[in-house]
Amino acid sequence: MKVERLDNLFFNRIVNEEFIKKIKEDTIPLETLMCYYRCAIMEVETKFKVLNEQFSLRYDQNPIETIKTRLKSEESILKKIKKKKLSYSLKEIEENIFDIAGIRVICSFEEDIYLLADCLLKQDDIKLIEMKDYIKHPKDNGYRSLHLIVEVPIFLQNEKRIMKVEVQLRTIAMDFWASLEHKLRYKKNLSYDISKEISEDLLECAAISRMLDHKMEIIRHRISENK
Ligand code: 0O2
Repeated sequence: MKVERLDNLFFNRIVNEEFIKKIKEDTIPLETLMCYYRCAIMEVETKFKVLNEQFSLRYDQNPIETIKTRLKSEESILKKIKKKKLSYSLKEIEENIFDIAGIRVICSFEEDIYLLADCLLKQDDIKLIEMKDYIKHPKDNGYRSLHLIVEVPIFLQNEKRIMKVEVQLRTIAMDFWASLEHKLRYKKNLSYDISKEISEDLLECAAISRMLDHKMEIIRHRISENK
């Protein structure tokens, strides 16, 4: 009975009108911000689709196999806020979390990755904020991809807004490795020895996928030289 009263007291204190107002004030801008990120994804996705079309006309080949997009979930944003020790404010989120809008471009060949990245970065409405080249410098576990953080403008009814988007460019082989490694990484309860062995195996698979990319590129060059 006493506990119930305390609960009620606590509930009434917390869930008062002011609290509800605060929740509403925070939720609407977050929804709006997420909508801006969705728009930014559309802008960058269109840029890659346009490049793919142009290359298919000009060189009779599509450098892009697939484009995947994703908006970071609120749960993942909260985890990142905690990891980066940020305060929960939209300003902090926008200024410190750069991968809320994510676009993954899966290419056929490694050289196409650099070609596409170059074409994107040459566009006068795109600003490069950060580049991580895990292709030239793979991570210790074997992970390879080219990561770009770019700023892109979105044009709204009465304003222009600059939004950040994370672009990951990979070959099919890099994506195959990363997707499986991501799934396997979350398998828990492995002993130290097994986990070490698995890491070594994954590193070996990464080396094979790298070799596969290079071999495919050599085949591509041989074919184009003999055309
Ligand atoms: P999700 O769900 O894929 O978005 P930061 O983003 O700055 O806090 P970090 O590690 O400096 O963290 O960023 P980095 O190196 O640019 O990598 C971020 C993203 O790259 C990850 O996103 C993965 O998508 C991918 N990635 C990086 N390293 C690996 C790896 O070893 N294996 C796999 N499979 N993917 C990797 P998130 O945030 O993990 O999640």
